[in-house]
Amino acid sequence: MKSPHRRNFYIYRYILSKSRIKNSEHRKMSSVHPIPTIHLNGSDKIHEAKKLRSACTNVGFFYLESHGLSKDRVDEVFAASKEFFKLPLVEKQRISDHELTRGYTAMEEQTLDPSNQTKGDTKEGFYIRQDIPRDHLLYNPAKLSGPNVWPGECGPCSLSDHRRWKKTMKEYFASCCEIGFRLQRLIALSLDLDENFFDLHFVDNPVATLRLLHYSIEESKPELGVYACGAHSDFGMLTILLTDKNPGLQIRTLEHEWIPVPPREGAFIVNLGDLLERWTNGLYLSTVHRVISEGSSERYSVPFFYTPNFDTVVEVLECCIDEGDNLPKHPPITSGKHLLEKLSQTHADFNPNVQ
Ligand SMILES: O=C(O)CCC(=O)C(=O)O
Repeated sequence: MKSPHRRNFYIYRYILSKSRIKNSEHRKMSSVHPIPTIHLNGSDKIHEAKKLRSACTNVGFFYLESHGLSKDRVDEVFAASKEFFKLPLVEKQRISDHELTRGYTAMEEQTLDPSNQTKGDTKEGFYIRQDIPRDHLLYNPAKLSGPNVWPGECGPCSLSDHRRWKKTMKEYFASCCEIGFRLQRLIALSLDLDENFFDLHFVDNPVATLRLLHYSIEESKPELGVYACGAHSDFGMLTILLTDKNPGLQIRTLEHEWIPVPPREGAFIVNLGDLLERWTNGLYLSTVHRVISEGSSERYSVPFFYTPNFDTVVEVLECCIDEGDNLPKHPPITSGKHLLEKLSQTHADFNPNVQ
């Protein structure tokens, strides 16, 4: 157990790191064309890794193209998501497990920025994680490891074809895991590490999470503390986001300005999470972002959160410590502990299994 004194030291360093431009590699994000593009199947991997390093140190967000996922698959996921959220509320509420964080979460159930919000995010969601049966060796509710809940398997359900719905989501989940795995390898290369460096943290039982989101039409009013999605940084290693055509996503620059991340057809929006920022000692940015609704349309998005194994200890990488003033800004933490803390802070209905 760390002494309070030691903990304060880390908190102090963290605040310091957030309040200044953190590393000589960090540069000002331009508001003209700030979001770079990375090609997952680019012919020159080393070239893409260099571009990726620049994206990770300057922005923490990028568009991902040539990822291999067809438009038809993407359309199918959005159609299925829309059909689900149109179900009657009582039906949706039956399909949820607040201990394993699976299935439905209601409108305003999550508050991602409690200190600035007067009510919860104006969105509802549906969580899908690794499907671990109750009789499996890896089943462990304290580590969020267990079965998913599916429409049609929790009582009557009026989806047109709930088996097809499940198949669509399982296939999309598997595609995201594959893309996430390839991306983490490109990230290792971008840090001049062996391409397989992070593999062991993702082969066992990574905390991979797909979340369907539906934003209501309610207009965001930041001056009144009303947000479609409150400002936050993501909890894991990286997030692979699909959005529909509606704008709303914004990122906060190092100078604390909000700039939009417009949707781009055929591309994912990828951002880095807290654990990668911790691994890299702040070199790679876990950029704060939010969603603002103009009040003119509903919005659908599908983030996929790629997080290392629950027991992975995330500790500053040696390659990210230099001989100057760059001491570790955070103590080591397990991936699972960080995730559980964040889920508890942001979800009203989360009911963690405390062993
Ligand atoms: O819906 C979006 O565009 C972003 C969602 C998001 O940031 C999140 O759920 O963490």
